[in-house]
Amino acid sequence: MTQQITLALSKGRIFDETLPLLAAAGIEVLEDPEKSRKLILPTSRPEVRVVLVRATDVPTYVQYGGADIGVAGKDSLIEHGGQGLFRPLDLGIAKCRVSVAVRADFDYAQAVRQGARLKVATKYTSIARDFFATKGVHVDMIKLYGSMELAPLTGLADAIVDLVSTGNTLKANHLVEVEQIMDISSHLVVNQAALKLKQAPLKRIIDAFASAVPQD
Ligand code: PRT
Ligand code: MG
Repeated sequence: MTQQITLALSKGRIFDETLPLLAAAGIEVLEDPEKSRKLILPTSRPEVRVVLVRATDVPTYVQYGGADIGVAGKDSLIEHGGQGLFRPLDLGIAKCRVSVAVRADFDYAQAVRQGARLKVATKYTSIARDFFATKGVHVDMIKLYGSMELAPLTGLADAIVDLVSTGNTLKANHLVEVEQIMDISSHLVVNQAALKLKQAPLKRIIDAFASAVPQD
């Protein structure tokens, strides 16, 4: 019996940058997610299908077996916590960093002196909490789900913790990057039970991805 493999991807940069790795595994996605409204896409291999989920939901789908395998940003993995996930491979794709940014006229150095309080708006509350705890800075955390850049501009927060790649979005909103917290790339994640039950087909995909990932 052929074992079905479900791969969870998010639309956009992760989907686009995973395509060459899939090609190396001999898997071609047969529909363009930007043109189709389908959430389940067939591939050139009848036993492999792709499910499209929000980037932050990929770890959850794989954890509970809604997908056997997936590609998720390290940011999403840290916020999720990683329970039930095997993380065999850093794919080196969708690279960016998590940074602290403030308004250009805000005195960040003064604001983070020991014992101070800082109002931080972010989607990445776990990463932000750990980072400021290590620095000994008390934070009032404001959870947001998008458009973090707006928070310092409207007085909602003193600082944001967000993903930065070119820095153009910060610049366009008169924000400056004051600290880099960590580098981010996307990782392959596998459901721990599936890894045992579907070992052979999953290992083929993991190995093919591993040989296609550029080594640095
Ligand atoms: O967009 P949506 O709300 O649906 O979800 P998402 O933002 O979680 O997903 P998506 O597809 O945008 O990002 C998926 C993953 O790509 C993230 O989890 C990261 O691991 C990775 N990635 C790499 C990025 C970026 N680069 C990036 N630049 N994710 C988001 N951005 C954002 C950044 O926050 C900024 O607002 O893109 C904007 C532009 O960045 P600059 O610095 O190039 O201007
Ligand atoms: Mg986005």
